[in-house]
Amino acid sequence: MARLLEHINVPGIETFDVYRKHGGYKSVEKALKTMTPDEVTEEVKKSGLRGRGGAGFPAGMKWSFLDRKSDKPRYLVCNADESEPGTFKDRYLMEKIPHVLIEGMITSSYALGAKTSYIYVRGEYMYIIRILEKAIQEAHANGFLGKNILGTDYSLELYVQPGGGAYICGEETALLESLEGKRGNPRLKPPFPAVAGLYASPTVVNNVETISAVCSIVNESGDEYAKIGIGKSTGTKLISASGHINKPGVYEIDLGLPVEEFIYSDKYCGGIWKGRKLKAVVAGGSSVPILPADLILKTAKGEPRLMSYESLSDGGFATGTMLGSGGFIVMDETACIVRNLWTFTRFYHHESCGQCSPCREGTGWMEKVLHRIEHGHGHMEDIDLLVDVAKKIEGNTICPLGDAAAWPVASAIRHFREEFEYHVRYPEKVKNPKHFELEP
Ligand code: L3W
Ligand code: SF4
Repeated sequence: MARLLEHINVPGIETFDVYRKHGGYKSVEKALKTMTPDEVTEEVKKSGLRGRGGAGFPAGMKWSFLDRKSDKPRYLVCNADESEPGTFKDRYLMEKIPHVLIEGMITSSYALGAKTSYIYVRGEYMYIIRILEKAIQEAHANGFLGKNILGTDYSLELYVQPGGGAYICGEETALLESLEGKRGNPRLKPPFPAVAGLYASPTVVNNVETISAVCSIVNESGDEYAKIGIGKSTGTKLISASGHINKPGVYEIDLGLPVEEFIYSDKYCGGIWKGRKLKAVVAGGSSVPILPADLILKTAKGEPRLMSYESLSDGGFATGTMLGSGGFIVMDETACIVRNLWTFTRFYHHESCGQCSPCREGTGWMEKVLHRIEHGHGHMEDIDLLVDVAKKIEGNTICPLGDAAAWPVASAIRHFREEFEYHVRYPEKVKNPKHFELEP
């Protein structure tokens, strides 16, 4: 059942008054007036909520790592630097129901003991920044932000910060550097932000969707929330569905939904467009392994693949992938895997911050090699060279961008090697720009 998008079609839901009429800001009232900060954290722990930005780290556990003994101020920072290719669910949520994020920020900041919190929004989402600023003004005017919220002794100021215009600023420590006014270079971890984050103070960085989910958790209890979903994948998840499907868009699913139902049911993607066959899916934004049709619908054990953290990664990267950010990119039988991969790799090369040699150089080499294979100038040895470079990047970099660039390359060659060989064998055919058909 929809939690985040329940009132998405209510006219005026982006305004404070309409949002409030539909139950908005109840979690703030409940938390501030009837619960201690630790009790709110306990509910989030019980809910089993996992980080919705990509890593799926348990949110309650992250909150409990926050150094509460430190005499420095504590911060909550919302990561709204949504830049993962194929991912547009945070933008949708902030545009349509901005107050759910503001409400989640207030309730979560209270739980963490933060008196100042930030929403770091992707710089290109300028119109979203204006929407959030208006929502913050409305919350202020109605006593939900500022000094002594709702007459309690809790006070909070909330600021929106435009992002630095680089994908890497979505990596949590690069985001903190950028928020401090510096170049967005990732930091080495540990220390994790929970111990030394913004201005070296204890900081929780959570994704937009994670923070917004806290409203339902506090309203209905962590135990109730944990009843939705399957196993350790509790709750609902926003999925950005794109590519060769009949109904691209943002869907809120109960975790555990079969992938087949998600792709083919009219309630969600509505099947593959133009009556074509499914070829491959990138399930969690471009940073995760790509899977061919048979493996995205069923696991290697022959069980139906589910939209959950565990099922999508079943079998590891040999036969599985990751839920990641929920950027679900569907490719039909006409898609060229080599061209797609070259596009992804070009992106990572462009976005690498350059601190680590394996990432800085490796993404560049992979891009060059993929460019020549795609354009009919490749050699057979290039295919194993790509695998070798990807292996040398994986696990050898400061931040996950290196892995994110390596995994799609390794998985595409594992599952679609014959397509790479075809490109090398028949250069004249692939030189024809129509050998792929990505556009309608
Ligand atoms: C305290 C410990 N905190 C872990 C915290 C850590 C972070 C969270 C997860 O990468 C992934 C990446 C992309 N004490 C802790 C601790 N933490 N151990 O838990 O940490 P980590 O390192 O597993 O992941 P990450 O750095 O958050 C994110 C993938 O997401 N991805 C990217 C999506 C990008 C977007 C976007 O643009 N919005 O969604 C997609 O799949 O590849 O693997 O907070 O501090 N001992
Ligand atoms: Fe920068 Fe890439 Fe190293 Fe991340 S992995 S710190 S993006 S060079």
